Amino acid sequence: GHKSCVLWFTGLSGSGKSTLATAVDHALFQTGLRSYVLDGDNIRHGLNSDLSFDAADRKENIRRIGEVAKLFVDSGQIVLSAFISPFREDRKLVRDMFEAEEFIEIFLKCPIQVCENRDPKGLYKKARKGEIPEFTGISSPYEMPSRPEIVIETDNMTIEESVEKITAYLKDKKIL
Ligand code: GGZ
Repeated sequence: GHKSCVLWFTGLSGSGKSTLATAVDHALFQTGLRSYVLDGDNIRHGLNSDLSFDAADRKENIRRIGEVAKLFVDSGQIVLSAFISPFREDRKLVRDMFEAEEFIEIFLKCPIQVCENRDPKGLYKKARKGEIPEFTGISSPYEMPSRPEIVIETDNMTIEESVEKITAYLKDKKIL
């Protein structure tokens, strides 16, 4: 039997959070498990469409996502959340909503230069020109996790290798 849990992805814009969360979601589906990805597309554009990117609103963004994640965990699912979640204190608040073994922080470690070169939406370019205020990594801080459960160096690993590392961790912890 599996245990429901939160896979909390954190990292810069362009570090690959949504891509990897979606790939893990598919891998879990193959094993017959119920899981769900929370990301900007379904949260920032819906429930949290009233929130900006200043520190107070990012905090509220992460708090609400934590509450939603809790509902999924209570319903027995594995929830994958893919938000920058740049502030250590905000991630800690969410972590404290769960049992220790239920919250798995996954740090997508990728140099900002690499994220900036990828720039799939042209946001870094705009941020450099000063067109996006408080852009994470440029004009707003990203606080690296000090003790994440899993670190993925997305510039050195394929998506398949990254999925394998995460599912191996879940098997080791008897979640899968
Ligand atoms: C960072 C921003 C900003 C600012 C808009 N700073 O690469 P994306 O586009 O698709 O992902 C980023 C997303 C970040 O939203 P989160 O909810 O994950 O952020 S947080 O956890 O800090 O609340 C980016 C886009 O929104 N975006 N403005 N100023 N990213």
